[in-house]
Amino acid sequence: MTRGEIVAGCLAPHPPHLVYAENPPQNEPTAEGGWEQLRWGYERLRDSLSDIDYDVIVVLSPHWQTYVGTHFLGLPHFKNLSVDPVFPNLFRYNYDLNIDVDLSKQICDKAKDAGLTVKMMNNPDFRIDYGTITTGHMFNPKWDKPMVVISSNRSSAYYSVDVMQEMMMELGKATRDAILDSGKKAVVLASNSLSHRHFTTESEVPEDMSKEHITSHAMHLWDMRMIEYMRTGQSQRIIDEMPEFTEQAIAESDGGGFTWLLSTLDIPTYPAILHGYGTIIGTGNAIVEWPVYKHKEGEK
Ligand code: 2X7
Ligand code: FE2
Repeated sequence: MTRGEIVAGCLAPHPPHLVYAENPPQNEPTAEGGWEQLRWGYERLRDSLSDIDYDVIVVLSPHWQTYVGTHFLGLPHFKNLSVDPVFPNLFRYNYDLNIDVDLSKQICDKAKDAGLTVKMMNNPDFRIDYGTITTGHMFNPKWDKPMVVISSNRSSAYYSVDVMQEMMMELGKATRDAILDSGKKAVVLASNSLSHRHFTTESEVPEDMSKEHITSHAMHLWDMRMIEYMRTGQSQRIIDEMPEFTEQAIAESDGGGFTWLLSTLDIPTYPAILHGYGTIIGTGNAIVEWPVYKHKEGEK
């Protein structure tokens, strides 16, 4: 069998505001636009990958939170209504999602072999979190590719960011090995914001962009520092500074997705492409692509 490959990796944030502002038929609330900088960023990401062939999208969402190990969606099909618990006024999305169960099991088994606690999630009534749905929609609005969906083990909350990083480095390697063994071509997505301190009240018109800005200068500086490392291929520095970044910027990297992503990509030393940056209720969000397809992935 031919070797599988990871064709690209992306930071693909999931604030539900993005789906709300797009007004897709699956979402019940309607908006007058908003957050265009980020939505155009997602357009550029989709354009950038439009000629790249791949079979499956693998995503890790910090809003599917599991305290005992890492879980994987384990049934071929999920269809239901996903409501954001904090923003039910913005996100009530009717999803219809296909899972690549074979690859999910292969990743789960590799992770188990590496000593991680894992579980396949086989409850047909399980409600998919809005992080998975928003990233899934913004990355691939046609929903025409199967997905592997991985939970966020809350080891940073239970132990520390350092423990989280060790576990996510292992999960990233297991994910990568399973994809290479599967013969499939995959895109891997970390669904998370960067700095994550947000406003505590919502403006009367949520999409009123005159109210949108980063919560503080310190958050801005952290986001720019991380983006600069991504744009200049300094992934190891991101890993090294992850504990300070996660704690000081209250970053959503606490969910492990960012570390996992860099590990699946073997800690890339080539520059990532920044497709967009913007704030959503004060949080910092970057849409970033690591164009592995330009770097002969899978030939190692
Ligand atoms: O989940 C989120 C987020 N990460 C950032 C901003 C706003 C809402 O939801
Ligand atoms: Fe989030």
